Amino acid sequence: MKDELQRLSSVFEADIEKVTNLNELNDLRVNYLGKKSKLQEISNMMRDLSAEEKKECGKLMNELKTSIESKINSLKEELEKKELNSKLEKERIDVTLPATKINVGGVHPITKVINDVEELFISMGYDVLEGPEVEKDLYNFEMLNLPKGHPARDTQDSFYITEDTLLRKQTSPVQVRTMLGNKEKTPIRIICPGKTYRKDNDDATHSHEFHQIEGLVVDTNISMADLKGTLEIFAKKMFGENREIRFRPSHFPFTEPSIEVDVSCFNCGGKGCNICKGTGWIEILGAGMVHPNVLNMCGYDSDKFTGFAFGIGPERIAMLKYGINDIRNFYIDDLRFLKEFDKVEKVLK
Ligand code: 2NL
Repeated sequence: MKDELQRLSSVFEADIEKVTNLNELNDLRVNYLGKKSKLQEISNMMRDLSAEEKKECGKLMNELKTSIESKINSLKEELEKKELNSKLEKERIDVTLPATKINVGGVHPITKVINDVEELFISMGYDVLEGPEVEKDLYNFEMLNLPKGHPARDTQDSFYITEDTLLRKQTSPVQVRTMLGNKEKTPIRIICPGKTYRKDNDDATHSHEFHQIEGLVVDTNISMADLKGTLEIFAKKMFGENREIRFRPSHFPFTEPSIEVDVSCFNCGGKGCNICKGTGWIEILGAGMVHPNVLNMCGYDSDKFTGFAFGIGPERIAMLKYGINDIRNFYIDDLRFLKEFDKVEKVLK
């Protein structure tokens, strides 16, 4: 039996030499220490031995068992370490490799202007509201003091959907809806940005689709001075701190009085240059005091309430500010044009 143990020991030494991975090592463990192992077989045979022999063999067997266990355990540790290392080696990432380029889009110049204007007016306590692009002529015309038969309602100038619905020509229907919807007739301070449409033959300065940001303030004791102060802040924010504005009389059916607003030229500072065509002033928007008819039709008593309104054309602002000379550039989606505005943050002084 001693010989058996001796032989088993040397066969084990030879077998463990051949083990190259954890799976094989596990097989080896089952073979040598499991229930049906050689060692178990020898241990079973020991039952027939004398007490003296049993003691001697038992000791040798335990020694062999402990030695096999410890050899298997230390090889296990070694193999585990090796497998982990090879896994780490395989999964290594070269952080110095150039990254895959991700194309990041930019903000469209019109969106940029709208965002800037929204930010400014939000900072002055205005709400930003949007509304439908397909409108009732009731909201687009009638309520804005443009009764049936008014020349501005000429069907040649608008995209009619049905007899009384059309693609809106301004965003003012949003303001009309807001005034009508405000049942408590509390003061209003809003700007309404969005797409607008008119039948135009597109050229460098005309587009059948364009944008508008209209503003409306309705409260008691609102005066032209409030309008001027507000638009001055707007002009300085968009065209530079040193700008001044001036009002010229104009006419819109929905405001009385109506004005055109000019900003002192951001290129020459007012001396006169090719951008302001020698006048020192550039027209930037139209505005006025809300016509009493509009207030009354929208449920605000014009004896009690006054208000101002203005309409900004983001295309015009962007063309002036970024020196764009053809409005069609905004709509033809030429990436070479749009790319120019990827990171544009133009500061005018
Ligand atoms: C322009 C400039 C303007 C308004 C828009 C407006 C809206 C309401 C009441 C009164 Cl609800 N006015 N909007 C006022 C003045 C000018 O836009 O050049 N428009 C043709």
